[in-house]
Amino acid sequence: MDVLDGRLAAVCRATLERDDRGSYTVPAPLTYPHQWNWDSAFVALGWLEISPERAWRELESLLAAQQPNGLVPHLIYATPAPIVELVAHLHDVPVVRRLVPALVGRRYSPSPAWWGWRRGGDGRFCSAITQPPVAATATWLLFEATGDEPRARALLPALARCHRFLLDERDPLGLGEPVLIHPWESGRDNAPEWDAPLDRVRPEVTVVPRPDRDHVDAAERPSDDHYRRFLTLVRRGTRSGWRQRELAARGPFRVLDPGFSAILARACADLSRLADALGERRLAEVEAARAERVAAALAARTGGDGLARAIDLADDSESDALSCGSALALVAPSLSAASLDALEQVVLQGPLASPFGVRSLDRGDRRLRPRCYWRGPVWVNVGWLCALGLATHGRRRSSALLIRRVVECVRAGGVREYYAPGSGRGLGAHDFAWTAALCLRELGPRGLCGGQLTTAAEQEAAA
Ligand code: 2M8
Repeated sequence: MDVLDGRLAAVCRATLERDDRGSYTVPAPLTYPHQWNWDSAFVALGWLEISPERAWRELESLLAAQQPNGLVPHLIYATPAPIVELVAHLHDVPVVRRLVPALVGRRYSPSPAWWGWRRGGDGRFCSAITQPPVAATATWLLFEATGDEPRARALLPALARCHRFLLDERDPLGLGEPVLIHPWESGRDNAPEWDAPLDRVRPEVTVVPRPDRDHVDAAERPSDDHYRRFLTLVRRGTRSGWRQRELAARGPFRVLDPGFSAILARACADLSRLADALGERRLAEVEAARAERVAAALAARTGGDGLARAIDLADDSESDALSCGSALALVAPSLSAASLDALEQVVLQGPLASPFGVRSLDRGDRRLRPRCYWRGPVWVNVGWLCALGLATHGRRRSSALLIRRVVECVRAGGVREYYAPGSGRGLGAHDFAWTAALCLRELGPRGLCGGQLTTAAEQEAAA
């Protein structure tokens, strides 16, 4: 590692340490002061570079919040246990009700009240929806690096329950892919694919608290109209008791997301490998079958151009948007040669290519807003997942090229939430944990380029 990369690694470490809350890491202290699902999975990979013990704890705390039906919440609120107990029992008392936002919301909206004071397996307040299941892949990578059998074994049942939930309760029609019931579940909240399905959701919420805009320019965040509909879906879900199978079969928002499905397929394949390594043959078979089922369903609806797009299940229409949701198909454990070629082209030279990683939306799309969240900027986690997929499918040079671009955006724009695809300018929240974590991993020997982030040609040019 050269001196500049050494400095960048130190900045990334310091960011993780600043965002550390002991057993979990907040994505960004000011904008996201709680624990998020896929954030924790990425962040665990950064902690691995600092402290394997801390890395395992990140995943353990995430899975401890699992619900009895297997759902791992997308968001788990940071609330000290005594306050949780107080509020859980007295939330109808007016004075507690008034104090609650300050006590448990911590300047984030929606507060736990919106989810009906739902609590996770470990008692913390949490949401009632999920997020892309990266946890099994992170667990496999932790196990591969540390060989810690007891800690890996302890996570197997929760991971398997999570995958079963997604392929059972969330697949009432047997499509082979989980149905997402809220845009937040995709992790790509305001992606244009969700515009049409969200248009059908008549907003019932008129006043939307927006503490997110206290620290980030409004132009870089979702619109109020998006928030009205996001919160309406939450209110309706809570009112109807969050019956997951029912919501997936007949709920107001139902979509298939190729990104989520591909991540799940890979998670099942990784859990199968892990179970196999731990001598759990039966689980290894079950998870391998799940991986095949999801990958096959995704492959079956891949278009002639080799790309899969989002589906709105209300009318079975396919989105016309080409977004990083399609690019994430690269992480699926199996892909046809035609799809692999098409995806490689799209992310490295085509409509999603950027000198700083993978664009969240086709550069030619009429809905493109290069600074606005999931409608244009590049995100480090997406670039990293695509590079991981390319490496898995044997496209090592392309994977290395993409990783160099991803690290370049952190060099150019700082440890931010997302970046302008043309300039690499940092956008959104500061001190963003998954950016720090994945950059730290890629700067080190476990990275997809083995830490060799400069090419021979670049070294010559610099000399
Ligand atoms: C963003 O989503 C949350 C809602 O879950 C928000 O905007 O408040 C998304 O980028 C999501 O992918 C991410 O996990 C979360 C925390 O970083 O923020």
